[in-house]
Amino acid sequence: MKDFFAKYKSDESWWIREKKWDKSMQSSRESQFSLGNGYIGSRGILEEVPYDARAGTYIAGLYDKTGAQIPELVNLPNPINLKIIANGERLGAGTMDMLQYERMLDLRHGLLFRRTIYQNSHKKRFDYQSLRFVSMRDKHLIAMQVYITALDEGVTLTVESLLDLSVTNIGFLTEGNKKHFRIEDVTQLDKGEYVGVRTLEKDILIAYGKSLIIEKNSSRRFAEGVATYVKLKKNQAICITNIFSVFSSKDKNSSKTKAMIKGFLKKHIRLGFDRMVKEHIASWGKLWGLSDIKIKGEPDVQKKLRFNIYHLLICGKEGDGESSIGAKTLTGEGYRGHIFWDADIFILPFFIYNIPKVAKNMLLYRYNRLDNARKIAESRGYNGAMFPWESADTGEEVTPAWAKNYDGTLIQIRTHEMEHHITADIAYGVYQYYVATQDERFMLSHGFEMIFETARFWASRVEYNKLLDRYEIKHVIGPDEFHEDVDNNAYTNCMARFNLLIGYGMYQKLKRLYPKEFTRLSKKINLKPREIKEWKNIFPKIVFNIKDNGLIEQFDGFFKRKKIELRNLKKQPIPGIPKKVKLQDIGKTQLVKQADVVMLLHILSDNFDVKIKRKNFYYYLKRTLHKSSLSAATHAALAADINDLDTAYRYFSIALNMDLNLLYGNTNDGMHAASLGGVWQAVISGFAGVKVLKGTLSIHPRLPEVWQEMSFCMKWGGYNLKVMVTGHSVSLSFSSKRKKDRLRIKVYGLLRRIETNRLYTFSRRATL
Ligand code: IFM
Repeated sequence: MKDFFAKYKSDESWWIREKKWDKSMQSSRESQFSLGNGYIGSRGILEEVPYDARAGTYIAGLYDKTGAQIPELVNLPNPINLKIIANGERLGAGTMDMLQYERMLDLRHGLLFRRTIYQNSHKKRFDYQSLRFVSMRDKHLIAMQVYITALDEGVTLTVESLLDLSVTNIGFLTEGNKKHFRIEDVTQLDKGEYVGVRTLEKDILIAYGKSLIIEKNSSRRFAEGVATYVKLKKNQAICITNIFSVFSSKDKNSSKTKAMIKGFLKKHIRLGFDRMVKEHIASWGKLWGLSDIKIKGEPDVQKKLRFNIYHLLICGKEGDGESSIGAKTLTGEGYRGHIFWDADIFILPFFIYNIPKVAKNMLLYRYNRLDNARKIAESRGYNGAMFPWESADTGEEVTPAWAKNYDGTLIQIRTHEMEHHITADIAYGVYQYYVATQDERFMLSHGFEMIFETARFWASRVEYNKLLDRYEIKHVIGPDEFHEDVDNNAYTNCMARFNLLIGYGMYQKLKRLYPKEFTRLSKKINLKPREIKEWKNIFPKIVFNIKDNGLIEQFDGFFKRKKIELRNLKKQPIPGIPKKVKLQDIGKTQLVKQADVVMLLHILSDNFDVKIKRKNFYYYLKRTLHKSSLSAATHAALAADINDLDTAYRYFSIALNMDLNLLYGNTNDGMHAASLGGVWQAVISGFAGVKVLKGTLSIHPRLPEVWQEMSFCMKWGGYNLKVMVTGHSVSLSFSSKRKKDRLRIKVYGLLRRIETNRLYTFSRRATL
């Protein structure tokens, strides 16, 4: 049987395949096979939509709430909804037998393929082949094509493709299903249909255009009305092409939507499916050119790594900060689509070094909500800006009051009251972006202000202990959320210190280099030199509990909590909660939910020597349950940093397989965004040893033995640096039109100067 879509497929090494339809995997597969382009996310349901499929169509930044509930990413009408009836029987999983089945996500081309041989109750077979994509070329376009061939006898087909307006959000906890939109307008167009819906709370218009084209032999017609009837002879194929456009009134230039949609459909009908696919593939080609990591030695790891990167690429969006990336990207409704520190600490670095415009958009998202962060600070009695723990569209605090604990019981959530490190995490993100991109314009228009306002917050958040002449930060939750309401959490304190330190440094810089801007900004936010003096006073005196033996105490009194050490970690790297520990008592023990001190040593790497990193890594590893998906990749990165490659590889594998092998059991709610970014960090910052040490880019690879070679590009100071590492060498090159351009890079600990348009290879032996 002919493969109608063969010409669009890349080589097999880029394919994620599902070879059997397994109902129990349905909703997890829908997350894994999601398509997207940063603007739209579309879950990978079967086009025939089994009755219990979890269709999901989301627009980045489009949230709504009903009544007093918490805003959530709206699940919009589902365009992927094809109903094919063959001689009275419906094609679909559960309605016909599947004699053959394959679904394939082509990571390189961003295409989702399906091939199924259906058999009806009279043992008559139908070949079903489909291809669909969410265009990377045109953010408002979704398209799909389906070929159906009657294999055994002639048949009459009924083809229906209706926008499914019955879609709801699944609703967490006890809330139940929720519908967030009402239908406003359904209009038949010349060659398609227009459907407009509006969200209930904010009255945001989401406008769809849809064209359905049916081709048989050389005849072609546009479907009108609900159903189209087609007669097929034996071995004859019908081709169904669906073109959708999706716009919202939140988009720029969004007036006259209906006319715009008409024009959009017309243009794409004229363009044709083939051109649309090819343009989409070309756009994906550019993205991979910026972000691919090539690994020689482990094809399976290579593919899985690309799967993780693919999922980062489909949620990244350039723009003016209307949206950022939620904890489950645009692939599901977990955490209601809210934005956490996952975005600024875990995901942002991938975009900083690959597609800085997306990173900028993520930072602008925070900047645009600075006023609300100021209000939050004020309402709590602090100065400056305090960012919410969970954020949606407005930047107000949207953390729910309740959530499910690991045993299914409901627990009260206190993160929004106490998990304050997010404010420093955001400042850290701004600073990382600046160091890597040298984007002074961004800093002048947004970045300095963010850093100053967050530093200001910490200056008011710390408490001076006169007796001990030190500053303390009390009543917090660190990244380890098992321990609530603790004092002087090492991660929080160090990040606060970092925030104040860069606040101080950036203030001096702005004053020196941009006096005009300095005056403008100082006036705008009423920043006084005495405040800066105060910051300088505070940061060296913020408590940091480190013992003589180098052990960092996670918070005051942590060492006095009940000691429990986990065993058998090589065999069971993600241990279960020990039986003797009751869930409600876990905070009384030294058991840690996720990387906390380890997180600190990873992200402020150049502040700690390797001895301290080792000491703390092994100490906390024995106490960490990795109950959060953020933990494994961080452990991998730090383990590689301290040259424990076995442990690094073990935790890297967990993060790498997290969603592909459903290791955390909740991939059905969407992909684990932080882990996707963490995987990238484990590879680049961990194995390739790429770090920024006191402002200088440094490369000191420690590759797993089985990896013979790894190559990638990264953006640094506006240049595109090409890096190739092996077990014993680092090769570097970059090109620039200006022949005299040079870069200073530390390789294996030695400072090197490299010139443009030349290839340098530094060998490990020569420099050790
Ligand atoms: O941000 C995380 C947090 O650190 C642990 N719980 C889940 C959140 C969202 O991923």
